[in-house]
Formats: sequence, C-alpha cells, structure tokens
Amino acid sequence: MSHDPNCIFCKIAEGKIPSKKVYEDEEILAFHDIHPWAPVHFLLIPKEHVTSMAHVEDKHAAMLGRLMSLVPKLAKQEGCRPYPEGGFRLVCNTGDDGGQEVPHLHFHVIGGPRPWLKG
Ligand code: DGP
Repeated sequence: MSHDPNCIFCKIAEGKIPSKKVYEDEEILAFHDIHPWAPVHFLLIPKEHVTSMAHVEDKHAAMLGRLMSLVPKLAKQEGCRPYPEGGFRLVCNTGDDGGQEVPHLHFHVIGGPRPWLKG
C-alpha cells in the first residue's frame, strides 16, 4: 500500500496523529474535519496514499466504490437528516485550482441544518 511519511492524512490513517473517527476498515478511514464548515463535517479517505482525484487509476475503482457507498450510511450516522428535506454536500477539492489544501485524496461530507449554506 502506497504511503507518504510526510503526509498528514497518512499519519492520521496510521494513528500517529489523533482524529475523531467516524468509521474505519482495512482500507478506508472517516474522521471529523478539524475546521468544520457545518454542524456535520467529516472526511472520508483511502488509507493508501493517493494524492488527489486527479491521481485515481483503475486499480482504485473498487475501493472508491466502497467509499462512496459508505457516504449515505455515515451521513445518517453523523446526524444528517433524510433526503430530501435533509441531505448533505459531498465535496472533493482537487489540485490548486480546486482548492485542495491537503494532498491526500479526501471527500468532505457536509450537512446539518443549514443557516451556513449561502448558495
Ligand atoms: P481541502 O481544502 O479539501 O484539502 O480540505 C482539507 C481539510 O482537512 C480541511 O477542511 C481541514 C482538514 N484538516 C487538515 N488537517 C487536519 C488534521 O490534522 N486533522 C483533521 N481532523 N482535519 C484536518
């Protein structure tokens, strides 16, 4: 499994940096964002170091499929109200133009009552 010793999310995946975990299995970790934008805000990452969505290859398809299928389950678990009144945003910032700050593939799940959502 690819790993970058200088990557903050690799360190979180290894347990070297603490995080508030939402879900974990052998290849995926979900944890609360340290700077939440909303009442519900957690990140899903592959434990393998994949730099961004621009670096995804065919070999990642099964893991990404599983990761995506976890999103509704974990959104509900973390307090997002049911669709359609509730719901959530799923965001994957990619590269500098995409506003990505941490160069390890991650998906934001953002939800909860939405005075925070301004268009
Ligand atoms: P992005 O701009 O998509 O790369 O967002 C990266 C997010 O990662 C940002 O919302 C803050 C979060 N983050 C950065 N460092 C840490 C950390 O050490 N722990 C946790 N839980 N979240 C972090």
